[in-house]
Amino acid sequence: MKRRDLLKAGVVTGGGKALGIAQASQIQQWDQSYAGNPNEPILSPGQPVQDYQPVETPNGTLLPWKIVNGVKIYHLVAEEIWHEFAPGMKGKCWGYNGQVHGPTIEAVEGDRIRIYVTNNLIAPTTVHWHGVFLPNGMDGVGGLTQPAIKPGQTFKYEWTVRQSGTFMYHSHHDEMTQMAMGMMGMMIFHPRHQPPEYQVDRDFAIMLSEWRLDPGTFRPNPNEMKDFNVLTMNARCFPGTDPLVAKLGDRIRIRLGNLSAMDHHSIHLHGHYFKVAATNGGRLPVSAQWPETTVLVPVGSTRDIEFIASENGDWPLHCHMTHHVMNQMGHNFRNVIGMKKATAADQISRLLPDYMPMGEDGMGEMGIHIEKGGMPVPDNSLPMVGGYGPFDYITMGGMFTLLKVRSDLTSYQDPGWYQHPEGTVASLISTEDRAILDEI
Ligand SMILES: [Cu+2]
Repeated sequence: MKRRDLLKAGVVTGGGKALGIAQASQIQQWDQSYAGNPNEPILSPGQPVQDYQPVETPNGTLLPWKIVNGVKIYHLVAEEIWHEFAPGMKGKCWGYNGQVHGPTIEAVEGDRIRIYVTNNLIAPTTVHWHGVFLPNGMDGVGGLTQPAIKPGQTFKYEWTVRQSGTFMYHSHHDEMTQMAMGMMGMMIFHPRHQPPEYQVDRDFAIMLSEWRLDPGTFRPNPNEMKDFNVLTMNARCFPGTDPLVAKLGDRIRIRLGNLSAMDHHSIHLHGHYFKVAATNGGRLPVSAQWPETTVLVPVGSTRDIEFIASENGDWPLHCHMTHHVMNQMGHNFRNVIGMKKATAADQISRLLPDYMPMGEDGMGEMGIHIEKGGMPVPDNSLPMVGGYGPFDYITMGGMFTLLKVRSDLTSYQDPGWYQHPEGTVASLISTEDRAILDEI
């Protein structure tokens, strides 16, 4: 029975009178027709990488796997790791397999997968597979579906992948602490039968998260509830984020997941529009995909956006909440916009010895000042703004990266800054322009 027929019959929408077992089996049929057949044999060794475009995790890696007796075997090791958020700032975080966040897990719908989880932390933990269909006892909820994995123990999770899409994994034991320390990663299941619109040239995965790490300290503070000061894409903040590189005309998918503690993120792409093509619940039918330039990714959710790289250049991809594109030290300053700094700073610092002026024109000036060594900052801290660009200082940090589109790429390595064709850069006006301005 096709999904369409089921919809017509009303059983999926609840319009039919069938309930209980009958309805459950019909819904299962619907899942199968929508997502492929989970009873198909899994792919043989060496075959899987051929039939999908592997996902790329900027600043991250893919978790390797091996097939043993027809099962894809993975191994996650939870451990404490020194992690660099951006050049100049590190944290003592918790992650998996030597990195924060954990490596991206990739499989194909229909695969039988087994994930060994070894706990090398000082605390008990579990791993929850977020958005994934699996037997209840594999859900990874400490205390509810399994005992927590004690330090030194290894647990085994195993199920058959019955769906495709973008998912996540994260600690589900003492989540507030363990997720604030970095214990999460992306999980991608490719469809076995790929509709033409699924095919892309570049497939990226980006996990959005947030941290509280006070300047001069190195332990993320899990007790923070509101004032997060390190906003990250794949656990890096700009200028530490690797760019997404694409050829002009490439079809691109970006899978965004958000496991921040308390904030949603509105991710905006410059120079293009994209289609919101999938959520954590699977792909949207083509007719339901909508064009956008900004997509809100709620906490605990994923959104896949798809588009064609249609214009050469260095295009920002960033959270549009302005405090989410600031680095660590940009959040709690007193407002002195418009004040004459030279006299005011001296007067204020008599009252507040640790006072650092924000700059009478705003924060951009401060970033440059700090970069040039003009103002001391605590050890292990990031200036409030970004980093040097090809023209000037880029006054954005945090949850910010670049999509670099080029027509002349020979590899997907960072091609450097965009070389603009003559006459295509905003510039200071000429005397001719001045004359036009005077006339209008
Ligand atoms: Cu944000």
